[in-house]
Amino acid sequence: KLKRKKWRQPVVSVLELGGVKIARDDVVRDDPTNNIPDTIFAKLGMQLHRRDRHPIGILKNAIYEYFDTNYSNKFDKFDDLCPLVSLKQNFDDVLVPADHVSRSYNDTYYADSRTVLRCHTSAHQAELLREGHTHFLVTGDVYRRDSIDSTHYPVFHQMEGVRVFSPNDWDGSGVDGTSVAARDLKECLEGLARHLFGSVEMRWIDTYFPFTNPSFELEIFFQENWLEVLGCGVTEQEILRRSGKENNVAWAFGLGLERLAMVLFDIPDIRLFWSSDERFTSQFFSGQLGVKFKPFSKYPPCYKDISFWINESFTENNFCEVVRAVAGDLVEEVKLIDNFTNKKGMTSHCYRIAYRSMERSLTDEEINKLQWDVRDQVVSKLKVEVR
Ligand code: FA5
Ligand code: MG
Repeated sequence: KLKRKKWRQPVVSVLELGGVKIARDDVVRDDPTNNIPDTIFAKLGMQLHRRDRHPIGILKNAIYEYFDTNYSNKFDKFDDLCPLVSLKQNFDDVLVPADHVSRSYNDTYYADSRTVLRCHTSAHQAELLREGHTHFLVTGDVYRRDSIDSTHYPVFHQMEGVRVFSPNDWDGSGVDGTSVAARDLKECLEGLARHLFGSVEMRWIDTYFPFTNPSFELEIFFQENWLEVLGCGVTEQEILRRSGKENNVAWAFGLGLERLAMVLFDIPDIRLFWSSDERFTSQFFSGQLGVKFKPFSKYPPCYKDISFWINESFTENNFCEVVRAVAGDLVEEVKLIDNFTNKKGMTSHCYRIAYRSMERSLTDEEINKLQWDVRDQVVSKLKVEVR
């Protein structure tokens, strides 16, 4: 069959991020210890959170304003720390166990065996505590291999918040430091939600993080579903002990900025944040939170199914990565719609891929070509047997 030449985004070869020079060849390499595709490298340095007229930047500024007006002691702010971090920063420093799934090549983008694209802004907690900061906000782009749908994207933005308490914050109150911090944390985040949204339906869920205990998630009701917008909790004592603060207590949170911005501006699909279409970008203004996004005419989705016998190394994230590499932002959702194992023990998966552009109508020809390319790539890259 004819091999068509692939159109590639032009990418610069050296970037400077947070004072660190990054060469493309250090981030994208044909090497088993590297799993970062060009499409991800192309997102480095985009810094949506530092653009005052982009929904992510507008939201960041509104959160800054909440903290500045509610705390006499101003939070230190960081928004240009380099996203390329060590395994130690991303995992060890926040007590992520050696066998935790988030460390796998399936979940995280590795530049080499010791360096990753941070998968959360928590990667900077420990070093900032060690440097002596006691209340701070860290905003940045984070990277994850993940499923594909309207609320998940392999690059998104988080804001980390940390606040350290000293014994005189709870001494004599009759309540222990952990309870004081947990109560303050929930009040702070509920206040933030009211500052941003006025009234919304929200609920707290108990959860687990290696770096906090107790741990919570906040969900907001959006587009007929509960949407998880942040994780938080009372910082594990071991993290404070290692930064010379064994007598203190702290809380920490990690906000998903796209998720909050989707609720705030009524943005229906996470891919839109990356759009340079003027019909998107011209709708937002520096400092304006009240704007509701008006979708430009909605183009129809087109669904294509693909079925194959999986092998032992198959993972859904690997499949999604192949689909993204072929279709980029033209893929809206990838969903497992059938899964069975035959008498010989072979397992078949059927995925339904939704193709839709946010900006224009796609032709049948274009979609068929994408689907054929996905079939080719799935066979050559994942070694599965298409049915
Ligand atoms: C974390 O990343 C923790 N580091 C948060 C945290 C910080 C907890 C400090 C405790 C203390 P989680 O993986 O749940 O947690 O992600 C946090 C938020 O990021 C989620 O609530 C969600 O809003 C957002 N998020 C996660 N994955 C994606 C994705 N693929 N696309 C867009 N947003 C995402
Ligand atoms: Mg979560």
